[in-house]
Amino acid sequence: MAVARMEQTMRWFGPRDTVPLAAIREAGCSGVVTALHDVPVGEVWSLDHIEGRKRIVEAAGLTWSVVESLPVHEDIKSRSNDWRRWIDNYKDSLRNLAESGVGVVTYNFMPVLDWVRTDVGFLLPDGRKTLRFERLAFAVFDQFIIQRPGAPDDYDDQLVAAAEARFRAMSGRQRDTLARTVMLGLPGSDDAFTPDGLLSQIAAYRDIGPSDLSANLFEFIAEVAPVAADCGVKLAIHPDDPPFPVLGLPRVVSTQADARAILAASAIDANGLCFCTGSYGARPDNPLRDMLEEFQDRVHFLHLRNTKRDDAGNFHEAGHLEGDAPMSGIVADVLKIMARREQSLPMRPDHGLQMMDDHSKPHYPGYSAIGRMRGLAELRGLEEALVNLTNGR
Ligand code: DNO
Repeated sequence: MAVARMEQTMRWFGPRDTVPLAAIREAGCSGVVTALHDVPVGEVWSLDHIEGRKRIVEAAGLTWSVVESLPVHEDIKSRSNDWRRWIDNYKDSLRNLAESGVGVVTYNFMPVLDWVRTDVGFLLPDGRKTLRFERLAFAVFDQFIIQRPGAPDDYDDQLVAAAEARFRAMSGRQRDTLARTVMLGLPGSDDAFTPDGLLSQIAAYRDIGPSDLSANLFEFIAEVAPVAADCGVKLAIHPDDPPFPVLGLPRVVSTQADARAILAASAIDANGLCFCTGSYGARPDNPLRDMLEEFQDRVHFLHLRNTKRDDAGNFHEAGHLEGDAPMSGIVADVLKIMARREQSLPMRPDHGLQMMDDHSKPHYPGYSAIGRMRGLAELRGLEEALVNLTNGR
């Protein structure tokens, strides 16, 4: 059998995305990763709505390869209120997606927030701009901007003092920018959080520790994975980003041990991973290539991007071939996994850096056209070279 290549995709946020499907196709993708961002979290994705979206994608010569995300309602994560109803709805959405032939569904289990950064325009020496997470800035937001009760207990004295000094030195505009950055809405949505809304959602997790959240996740998986398996859908859980607790909220999809426990919670193949090298790679104790080796049968989707960490626990998103993740080895491992499984795995370059025209065009943070195209091109070149070398060419 010819060596399988990764299925190249990019995320598309739907008809309102400023990056059109035509650009995604010109960049070299055969598929898109998208979601019905207009459906409120928890509601069933109807067959009609899914089919309508699929037609738009296919009319552009692309396929809808992966759903990202079918979001999990907060009540499921906190096992409160209407959580049973939301689980039933989730199953219905999975069945409808299966009927339309969309076979991979990504989700996450981060309480309240999805991914978080403190700067979405961090300037690199060569002029590109990127996304960054800085612990100190985050502590400023937590303690002095939203003033979360109990926040100072989560930081050591030195960080508390440094955060206070930083906050005092910041202008009103800098404080606003930081607040807006951390409270950006969920990907694909324009609805940002408000400080009060955020604090009240956080309060719902007051009595939920990591082991409770894990139990809720395992119960969710036990409910939905068999349905997914029955209708031929693969679930791919996305890791926490950043992969550690924030705002006093537990996070349970951050480490190799977490991923192992999730896969063990239900041994069926439909219960799998979205292997995000950027999110897992933001922790120095996540050995990415070992993890790929260990979880190789259960990886259903790949987010290939890179992060550069520093000793203080901060990181920024680096170019796809630049940061701490050993991207050549990772792509080589993926090629071996695909050859062994006799299957092509969908991949997206995930985020891109802002460069060239990106600087002046509106886009969701991380999702500009040119930066992602550069990332995709680099990954594609890497893959092509590795395949050709294997074939002795
Ligand atoms: C950020 C993304 C995440 C991801 C979700 C998956 O750009 O990688 O928002 O889509 O966490 O559920």
